[in-house]
Amino acid sequence: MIMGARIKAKVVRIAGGLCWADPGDGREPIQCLARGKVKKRAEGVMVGDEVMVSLAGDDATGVLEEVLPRRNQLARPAVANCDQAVVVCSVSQPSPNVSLVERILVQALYQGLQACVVFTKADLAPESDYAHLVETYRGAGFTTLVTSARTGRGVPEVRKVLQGVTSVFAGPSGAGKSALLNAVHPGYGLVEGDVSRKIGRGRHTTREVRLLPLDGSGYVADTPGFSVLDISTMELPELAQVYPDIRRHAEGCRFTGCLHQAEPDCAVKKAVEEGLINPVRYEHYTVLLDELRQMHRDRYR
Ligand SMILES: Nc1nc2c(ncn2[C@@H]2O[C@H](COP(=O)(O)OP(=O)(O)OP(=O)(O)O)[C@@H](O)[C@H]2O)c(=O)[nH]1
Ligand SMILES: [Mg+2]
Ligand SMILES: [Zn+2]
Repeated sequence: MIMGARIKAKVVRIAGGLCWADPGDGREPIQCLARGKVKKRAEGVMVGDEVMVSLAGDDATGVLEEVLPRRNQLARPAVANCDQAVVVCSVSQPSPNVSLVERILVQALYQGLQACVVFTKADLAPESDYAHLVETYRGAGFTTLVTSARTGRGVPEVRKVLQGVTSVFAGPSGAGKSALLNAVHPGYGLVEGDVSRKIGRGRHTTREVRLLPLDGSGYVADTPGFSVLDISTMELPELAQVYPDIRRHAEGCRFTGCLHQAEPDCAVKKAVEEGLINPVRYEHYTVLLDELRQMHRDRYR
């Protein structure tokens, strides 16, 4: 490689003031120091960023010269340019956090990502405990998988969903994100933590976002777990837009811009009553709508 050659690469890891950028040609990621002007950017550098790197003579190190424009970015987990969010939720230990699943879905869809839902730890609970959850998300139109890193159930399906795209795993600590990725690709060797018996939560074992190359093509990001997620300040009507199951029925509403809450002749409310929209989904929609309304109120006060 010629000294000083500029190549395009993808940031796969950031730690200790350095970042690692994958040239995508099978070579190891290049360890980079960012140029001063890149460091001063308000938007910073994120895992998932496409960047221009000028190589040092040794091919293993370089200088991050420029961050190319982002297609999208999630604040939590902090990652850019993903195609798909994989919402990870354990059926037990810790027990499912449906509110968090909803929030992650809303954020991901709002950023223009595809989304699917993966239930983990199927070996820890009888099917009857979580069948309603699978039904809710499958019914809403999301690819929904049931998996176990322990028994290998659903792992080939996860591989298939990841193939050829860039995905980000998102969900609470202890849900089994790292364990499932280890099952998908044992070579990753990701550290797994236990779940505290006393508080029933994970121990925040994964500390940084890392983008891992898949066999074939594509990447998947393992990320630190979290349980609190504020929805971004989208406009109220935009929320209904990121609920595919609600959007589908909204055409029949009397008012354009109907928020499907207190308005008369609302086709969405009718669809809920008729069992065409899952009431759990609608309930979460209204909770998030109220939250958004409150956020707007606070902002303009
Ligand atoms: N029985 C069972 N345990 C699992 C399964 N998947 C993960 N676990 C266990 O759950 C615990 C948490 O798994 P992790 O993979 O570390 O969870 P995580 O989502 O990566 O958590 P953070 O990195 O903290 O966000 C570990 O003790 C795993 O062994 C599973 O399918 N079945
Ligand atoms: Mg982890
Ligand atoms: Zn309506």
